[in-house]
Amino acid sequence: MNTQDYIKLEDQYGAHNYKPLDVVLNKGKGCWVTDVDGKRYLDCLSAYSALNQGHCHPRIVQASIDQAQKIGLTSRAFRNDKLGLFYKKLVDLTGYEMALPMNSGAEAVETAVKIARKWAYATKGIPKYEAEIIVAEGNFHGRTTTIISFSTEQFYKEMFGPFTPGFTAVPYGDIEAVRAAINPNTAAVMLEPIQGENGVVIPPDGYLKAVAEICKENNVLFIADEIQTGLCRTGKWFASQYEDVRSDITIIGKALSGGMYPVSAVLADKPILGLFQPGEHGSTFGGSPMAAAIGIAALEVLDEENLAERAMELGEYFRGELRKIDAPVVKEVRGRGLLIGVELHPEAGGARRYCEMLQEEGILAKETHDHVIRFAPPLVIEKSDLDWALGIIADVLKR
Ligand code: IF1
Repeated sequence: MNTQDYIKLEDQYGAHNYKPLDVVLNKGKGCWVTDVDGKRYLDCLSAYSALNQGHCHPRIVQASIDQAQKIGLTSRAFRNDKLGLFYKKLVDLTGYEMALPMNSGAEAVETAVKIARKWAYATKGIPKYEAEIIVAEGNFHGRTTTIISFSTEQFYKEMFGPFTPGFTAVPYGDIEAVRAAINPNTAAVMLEPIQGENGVVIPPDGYLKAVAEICKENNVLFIADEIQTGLCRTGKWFASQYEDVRSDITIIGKALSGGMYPVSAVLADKPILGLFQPGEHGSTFGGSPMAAAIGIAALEVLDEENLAERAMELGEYFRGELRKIDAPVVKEVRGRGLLIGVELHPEAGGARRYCEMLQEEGILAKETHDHVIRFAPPLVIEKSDLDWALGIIADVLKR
């Protein structure tokens, strides 16, 4: 079978909820992937930051194999010998008192919404079912019916109502808008520290800190969705740390498994996460021995290979070099660590075209919104690979 055969097969039998680039991958190692025709590409997407540790990191692969040969799934009806160790690793590395494991990012967001609501009724004393959660315009938190209910992107929700009530959206980056939206029924404010899907949007300096303070003053929980920004991607364990913010609830996913399995988690202290009673929440696969063993290995790699520092250093270098490219189509280069957006002027005719040209030259990147090329390579990338990519990016942007 060749590339076209694989594409035809997918298109014939699969739902068409994606329109991927026409590249069919079958191998990955570090920051390099190979397609079915044997062509090599530098991966500058990292599965939307799920591959911070790189493709098929040997330690994570080994942990997967070892665990698969022992026991894969127990369900949470019984205990397993890996979950406690996974909790301990999470708590030691993040400084939260407790963790709750789920699978996808969206499930972890749903979990955070549920626990924030329970906290609102059980602890804060908001009248039952009147709790409100403030979110930001331009947010992306996942695809479930509740989560799309508070999306402000019509395309993600238009045909999928009725919607879950209890959410208010305010402009991202506007401190006073958050203050004005808070009322006695406000349970939480939930934000992405950098809006990834919205085009790598970095809020104004001081925004996260101010929002966290407003939350504290008003007895409102601050929830950080660090699913894309967390786990070293932006040069720190969490992007909230750029403003010394420790959110009341932190949501992580993606790189928590290094891409080998879906693993997500909600992190918080006991007065919040301790509110769940047995039976109130759960998941068949969440916290399985597979998930826990892989999660432990993924966290060890991030920690022991100092991937936060690496992302910080290489990110600064990469952004600096990107800014030196003298191409009239480029409007702005922005980002933190190795989460980088190159915004093009509208006259450039859209970022997708440039991503297709990059693909031709052996670099896989994905546009976000119409005019932003996102560069988010695995954090294990070598400087020499970045230099190779920079030459091609410069060439493509100047076309
Ligand atoms: C897709 C975007 C990225 C996320 C944040 C929760 C989730 C995500 C901040 C949900 C997921 C993904 C999902 C993926 C595309 C992608 C994405 F372009 F859509 F926005 F990364 F930039 N919070 N983001 O970024 O996590 O349930 O998917 O595990 O194809 O939908 P999930």
